Amino acid sequence: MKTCSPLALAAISGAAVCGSACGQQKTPARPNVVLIVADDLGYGDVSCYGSRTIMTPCLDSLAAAGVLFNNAYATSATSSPSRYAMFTGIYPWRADMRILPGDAPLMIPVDMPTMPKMFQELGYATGAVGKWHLGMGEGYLDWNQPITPAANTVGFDFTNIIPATVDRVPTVYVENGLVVGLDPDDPIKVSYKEPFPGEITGKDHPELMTMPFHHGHNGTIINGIPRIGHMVGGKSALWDDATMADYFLGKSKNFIDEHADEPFFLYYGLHEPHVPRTAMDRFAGSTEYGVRGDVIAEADWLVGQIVSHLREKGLLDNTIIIFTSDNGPVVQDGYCDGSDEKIGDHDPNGGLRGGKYSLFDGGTHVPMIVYWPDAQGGKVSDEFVCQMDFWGSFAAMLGVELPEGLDTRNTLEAFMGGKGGRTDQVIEAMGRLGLRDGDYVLMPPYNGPFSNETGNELGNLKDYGLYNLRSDKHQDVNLAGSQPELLEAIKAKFLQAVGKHYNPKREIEALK
Ligand code: NG6
Ligand code: CA
Repeated sequence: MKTCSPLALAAISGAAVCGSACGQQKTPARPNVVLIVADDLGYGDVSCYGSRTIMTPCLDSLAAAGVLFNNAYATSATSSPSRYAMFTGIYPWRADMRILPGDAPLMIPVDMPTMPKMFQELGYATGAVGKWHLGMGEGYLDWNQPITPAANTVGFDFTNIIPATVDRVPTVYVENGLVVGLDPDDPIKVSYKEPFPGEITGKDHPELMTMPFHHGHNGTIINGIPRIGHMVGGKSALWDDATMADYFLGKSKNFIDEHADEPFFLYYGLHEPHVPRTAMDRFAGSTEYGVRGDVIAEADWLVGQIVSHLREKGLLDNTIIIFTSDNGPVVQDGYCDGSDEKIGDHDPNGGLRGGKYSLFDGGTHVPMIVYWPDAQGGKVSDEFVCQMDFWGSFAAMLGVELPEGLDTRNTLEAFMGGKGGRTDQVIEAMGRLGLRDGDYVLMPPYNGPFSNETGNELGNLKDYGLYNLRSDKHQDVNLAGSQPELLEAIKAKFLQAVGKHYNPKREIEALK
């Protein structure tokens, strides 16, 4: 097991202690903001959240110097919608956001106000590195030409990203709208409809797979891993799964170096522990919990590296660091990588019900740590906070007026470890909606299977579900029958909040 650099810990704690003890350092007028978003990391996957199996020493250090949130939420139980809400401050179901394919058009219109644009307008340098999954271009892209609109139009001066997920083609890095390392004589073609002549797919050539698929994931084989979708060409531009973590860490450090003398906002989308999981050599076998454990150790180390780098550059006293996950955890998500066999006593959900894809709490209830340079660390907050409120809160911090009509709220005090969190939030899982209201959560009835092909509970109930999350963390007791008045009151709030967006007949599409 790798440990976090004690120096990094000392430096973080030092900054925090001095900030409060000396009473001199105040959050600077325009602090840097580094937003690190893991992919499918669960509430129970982090040792400062109670994991005694997979250990995350660097995240523990960050929490020891910052605020750890017990009640932090993504808006959604999948990636594209969650990230959409973080950047736009708007509930993703208003735009019918779903898991996007790798050739999706850019889902955030170029003229839409966004949080990164706010930072840009204030003179911040803005960068996006790593997992994107919000589309690019206008659809049916020619990957061999400059992509317009590029992800940069969301408000980033610099982008170096993967278009969608690690399991979706095209498996290339895209920097500022250009595929990195592309040979014009070997153009890329991508299709989410049918295979190309001569393409090697997992479906037809299982003998060529080094990581077999369990369900779905039977398209083009790249680096021995069958992906979703079809792709040919672009050989020189293909990413290397086994070094992706170092690649994006390097890009993030470069961005920090280039902007060390001016305020910056960096969004760093980690690809761990999403499938297909490929740990870098030095993390392979580093835990007893299989490759999922190994890539979580890797992600933890990456966070530690960013913190160390900020310290080395003298930026820790001037940088807010947020760490969170885009949605709840999943162990078996379509590849036979041994993660389920090796899960042992590890509980990725940390006692919550459901996980990724689920309307149960584990779908959207995520880890979140916020480090403030001038605050005393080691706080644990039970306030109800949501990722969609980063924008509203930073706008308040920076004295910026928000555009009209956004769903984001100012919960800055709560993010800083005080009171003032949310009291309610619409939650979304694969197009299905529910309402968190105070301690309660309402899960309206939906058609569709109770669990998916690997037993993950999706949260499709035949009739209303009402749970008290404070007294019943695992949602074992449905109060809908015993508390009819409360049910009606929360139902009315829910219907008022979501209006025509509630469609009980909506079945989630089977994942192929
Ligand atoms: C599903 C994929 C899953 C993952 C998910 C998106 C199959 C069978 N499953 O369709 O592996 O890629 O989409 O995950 O293809 S997310 O975290 O980016 O939302
Ligand atoms: Ca995810």
